[in-house]
Amino acid sequence: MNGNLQLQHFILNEQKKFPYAKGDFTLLLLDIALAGKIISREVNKAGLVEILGLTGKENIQGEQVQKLDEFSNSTIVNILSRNDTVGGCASEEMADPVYFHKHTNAKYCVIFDPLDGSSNIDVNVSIGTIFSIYKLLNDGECTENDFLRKGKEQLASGYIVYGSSTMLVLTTGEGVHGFTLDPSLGEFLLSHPNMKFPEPSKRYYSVNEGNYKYWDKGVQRYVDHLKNDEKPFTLRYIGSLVSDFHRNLIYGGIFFYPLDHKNKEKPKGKLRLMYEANPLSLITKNAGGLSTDGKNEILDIKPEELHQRVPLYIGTKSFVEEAMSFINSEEK
Ligand code: AHM
Ligand code: MG
Repeated sequence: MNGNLQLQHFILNEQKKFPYAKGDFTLLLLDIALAGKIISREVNKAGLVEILGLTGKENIQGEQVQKLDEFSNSTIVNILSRNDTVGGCASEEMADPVYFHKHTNAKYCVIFDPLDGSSNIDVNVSIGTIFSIYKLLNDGECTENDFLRKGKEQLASGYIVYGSSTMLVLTTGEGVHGFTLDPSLGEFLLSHPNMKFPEPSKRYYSVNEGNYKYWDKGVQRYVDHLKNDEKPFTLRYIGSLVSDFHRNLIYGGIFFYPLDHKNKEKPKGKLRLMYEANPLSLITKNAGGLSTDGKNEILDIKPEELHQRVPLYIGTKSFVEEAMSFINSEEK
């Protein structure tokens, strides 16, 4: 395990790149890692809690059993609220941001999806937490404008995948690094330094193909091509973005959730720009991959609202480029 470098040692070294950070950036990332450990513990005993909770939605201590996504959200908000360098946070689970007005030393705000992969939460399939960190526009005050920023302004982003092991994957601007939680130590240890989308690589595609009839012709033609190519791609779809993304980062592949016409008046993508697409796109960029909404690079999109949805094509650069050549071709 690469000399068992612990997350805190790694981040302390990384922090030297940020002239304004005096230990607080390290503490913030460690706070997020702590939330990840707490959520990981809860995810791992979820089945048991469910059994204990069946009798009256109370656990053995007589406490209310919270749903895992609510638990994850409140865990992260509580931990951030104790960190006086955080001015506020926004979550996929909350309609509006939470502002920590007492934090007059605030420098950062955090945007997160506390537990992504909602359809897999109750069935013991890998799920994850996704996060972005931005530097506040003005130290000491956090407003909605701090959140409504392009993805390329992110200072750092990452995800924690709760799988057969728990892993934290992080970028602080350069390079992407993976840390595996050693449950016996309760520590994240560097296990995957300098992660890159491999090229050449496996030819995986990840998409909910059940939506085929709702897609534009170009997307349908692209998926037909993936299956009918001389060397067809292999379909791998878990239905948890973090897990599908993580597999493709390690083996190579493309994940996409296109715009669809399920709602005829309002065709749209499903995934959220701020909570899902942006953080994974920063990782993708720093791992040599590419992400777009079909027209523009995700990191260049100026958000209009916090819960904005986007079509998403993300993964190995050459695969995403090929997808764009089909989607944007003239043929209707
Ligand atoms: P969620 O934020 O409610 O969990 O929704 C996002 C999830 C992603 O993890 C996953 O890629 C996608 O929704 C799956 O959607 P579908 O079930 O339509 O295939
Ligand atoms: Mg989500």
